[in-house]
Amino acid sequence: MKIDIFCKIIDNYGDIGFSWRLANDLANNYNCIVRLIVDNLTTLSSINSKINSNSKYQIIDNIQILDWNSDYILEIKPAELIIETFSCKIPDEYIHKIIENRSCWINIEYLTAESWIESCHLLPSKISKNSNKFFFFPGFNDKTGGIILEPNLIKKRNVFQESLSTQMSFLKTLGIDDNLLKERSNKIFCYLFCYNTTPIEDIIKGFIKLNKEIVIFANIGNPILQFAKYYDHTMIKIIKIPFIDQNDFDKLLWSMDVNFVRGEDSFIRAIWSGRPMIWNIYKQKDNIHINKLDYWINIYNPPISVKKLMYSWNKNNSNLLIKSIQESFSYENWIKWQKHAKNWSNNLSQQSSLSFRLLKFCTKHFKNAKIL
Ligand code: TRH
Repeated sequence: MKIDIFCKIIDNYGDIGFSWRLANDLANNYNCIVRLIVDNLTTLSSINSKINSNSKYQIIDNIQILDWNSDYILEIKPAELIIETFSCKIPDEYIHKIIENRSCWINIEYLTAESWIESCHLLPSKISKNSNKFFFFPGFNDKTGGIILEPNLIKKRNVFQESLSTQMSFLKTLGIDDNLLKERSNKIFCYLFCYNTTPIEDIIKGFIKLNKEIVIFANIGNPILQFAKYYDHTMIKIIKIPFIDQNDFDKLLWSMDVNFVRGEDSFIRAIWSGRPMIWNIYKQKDNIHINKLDYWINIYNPPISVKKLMYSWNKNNSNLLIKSIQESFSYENWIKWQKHAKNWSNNLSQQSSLSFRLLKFCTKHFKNAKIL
């Protein structure tokens, strides 16, 4: 199937992170011919270093990449399936061609665990007499659009996690010192990717109280790095790592004992890692993100101390954060949390993936319209 994916980058890496991952999955696991039309190639180049940010047209990893800002996109014939990500507003000239071409047009919304999406998933909105745009809601159950899960990802994860030497070789490619990797099994490796609004210093204070050897890995630019020199003692180490390509991002999460992640895509990938994780949800107006967080925590249902940790991290509650770190990493809770993370990930992976559901819907749509 030929597919055009439109992506506008609002902020951070989430919009392109999702679009690139989807493009990759459809092109490389489902044999689709994928064009990604994106308005900010520089941000795309942060998650894939092969991208040339000055090129109007390039093919990388089997995906055709078009610069939204060039006239080029107005000259091309629309694909069979048009994916608009997060209501990014496809140009009018292109919309006329979509209608003429009778393409299947789908807008993919942000992921949420809220139950209202079940009744809205795949609802059409009339565009012209004979054409509709459909709303596709990613989610955590069969009544929604699901989540991207590449075929064999869980198998690959398991193989990677079974081999300590493979993990060590990978971490070395990030410039991590051999001395730090020594006696890996006595240390807790923690990856941290969060927003500036979290009580960052308190997490260090909480970890110090644990009296365990903890190594925190954070990408260049993460605000925790400013504390590295103050907290460089035998038990806590804060290590700067580069921003890495999305293709390697899973391996980073798979190598850790616990992942603090944010937004949408890194959050999902931390779930697939099968390791304990804490989500820093993207802040929205009027605190509606807290409602979303409630829904998610409700379905994830981790040990109670982890719930407290997740809330205090997102609600900037220092005292509760420090206390819930003590509780979550106590021997008993830590074992429970590890089991929970693995089981939840494995159970969720039994569902069909977002790409599969998308293509299934689109094929059915064409059959009904007698186009295929
Ligand atoms: O960057 P994010 O915070 O993205 C967002 C955006 O703010 C978006 O507008 C908002 O709506 C959304 O969150 C909910 O977090 P996210 O979604 O985890 O995206 C990060 C992407 O960057 C993800 O695809 C992983 C990738 N990445 C790398 O490839 N290498 C890295 O080193 C890091 C840290 C991330």
